[in-house]
Amino acid sequence: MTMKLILLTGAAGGAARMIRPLLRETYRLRLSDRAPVADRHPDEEDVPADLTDAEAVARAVEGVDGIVHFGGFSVEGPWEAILPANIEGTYNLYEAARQAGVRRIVFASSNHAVGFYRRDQTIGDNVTPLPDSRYGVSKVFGEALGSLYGHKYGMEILSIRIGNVLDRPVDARRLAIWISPRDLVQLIGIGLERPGIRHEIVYGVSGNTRSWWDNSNAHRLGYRPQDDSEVFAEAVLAADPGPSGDDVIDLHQGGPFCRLEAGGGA
Ligand code: 15L
Repeated sequence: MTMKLILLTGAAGGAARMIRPLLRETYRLRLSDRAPVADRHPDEEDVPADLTDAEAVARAVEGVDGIVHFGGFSVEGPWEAILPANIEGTYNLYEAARQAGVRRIVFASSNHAVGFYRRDQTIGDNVTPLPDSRYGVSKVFGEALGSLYGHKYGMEILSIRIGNVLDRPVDARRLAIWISPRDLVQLIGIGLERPGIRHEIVYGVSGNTRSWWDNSNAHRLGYRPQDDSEVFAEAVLAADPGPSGDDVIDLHQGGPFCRLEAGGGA
């Protein structure tokens, strides 16, 4: 059986680079970023596109079986950056997919769509969004687009509120929200393959003992995480600088994003 061709936007970014080798085991990949991807594997296609350029985005989606949308601005930033990359760009991508008849999209949403929930709360996929940043607002917008295109146009869309994807968790906050690359790839596979989805929201988190999220919707869809940040907890906590002393940062799930202005990520 021939492998499905999947468009991966934001392909030069850190998260995409971690998951590309794993995705290549199951899919042919068409990479897309603003510039050609420097470390392209010989089996990967590359169709550069600025997400604000609707014609370029239309060329990138042409002929693919599904889309994994990691493109856009990935931390807090000025509205002048978030608006084109994450609002206009995500709209262009959904619209290009609809027009090209591409029915499957996996959207890299973020924990920052709900970052103003407190850490002593356990939240599920159906809570009211509480974005902690302009960036978080743009992720709520992307989820709303997923809902619209799923329900109105019959597309099949999974929005994954990703915590933090890395080989290992890097601080105390990330012990709650960390996801391993292989667990994220498992969720992406569910988004690309599972029949009967209109629009679903799940948390992109490993099976962490310290998780703040009720991920039963992901489990219902078949997710069986293989990793738990707890194996790193002792080392992470020994190296952690401790609370910042600012309750806005320390008590909320979004951490520094709850305070950040246009200056960047964490
Ligand atoms: C995100 O959404 C960012 O893309 C990532 O760089 C991390 O900052 C992550 O959130 C986080 O909350 O740790």
